[in-house]
Amino acid sequence: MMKLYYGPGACSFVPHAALEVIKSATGDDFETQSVKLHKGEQRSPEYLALNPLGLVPVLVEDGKALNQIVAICDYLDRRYPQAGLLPTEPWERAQALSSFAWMNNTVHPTFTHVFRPANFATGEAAQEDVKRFAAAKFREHLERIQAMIAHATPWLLGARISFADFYALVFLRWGGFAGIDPASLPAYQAFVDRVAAHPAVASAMAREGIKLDTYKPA
Ligand SMILES: N[C@@H](CCC(=O)N[C@@H](CS)C(=O)NCC(=O)O)C(=O)O
Repeated sequence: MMKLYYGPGACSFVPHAALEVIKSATGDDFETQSVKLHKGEQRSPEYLALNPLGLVPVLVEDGKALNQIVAICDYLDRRYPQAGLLPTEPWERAQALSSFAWMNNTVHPTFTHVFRPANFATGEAAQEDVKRFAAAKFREHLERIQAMIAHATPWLLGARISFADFYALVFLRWGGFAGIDPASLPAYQAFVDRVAAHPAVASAMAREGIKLDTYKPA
């Protein structure tokens, strides 16, 4: 049985929700292990043996470990094509991966600058500047996702709920931590409410113990 190591509310939610979609489509169950990032569990010797990068997610199957969201999700799609997580027509699949890759290689690291400014600058003033600059950039990215949502059919990658929809949910939640009021992105907020109501997504959120209400007005 596959096992996913995830951090509650972290980017690992993307493969986590995908595993729930696979379970409902095929009946194949999976195991999970919560990794408490705020406690530094990702830097324990046992975890570093699975992923020397000290990051979630990690997918383990037959004693072998795989890291990187895009690689894990590509593997899940190829192993369970019947779950319909990515289009099969080559051009459509490439377009879907293009959106997904942008989320992973641009939007996600922008938030990492908000969350962990100490990884990108030394000194308090410089770190505050990194954080402020990255939070403004992150908002621009959320606006771009809101524009993508206007063309969703009805999900971001097409007819089936998939990786980009799960990432969109994660980013709007993170936006709340960066001081971005989801009500200021109404179409995005309505879309994420719809994603969260999907039974597979609701199961993954319940297991992680997360809700959408991360924004607290100052
Ligand atoms: N490029 C990696 C990024 C993974 C990543 O940034 N994981 C974060 C959580 S969203 C993490 O584990 N952070 C722990 C830390 O920074 O110590 C992927 O796609 O899997």
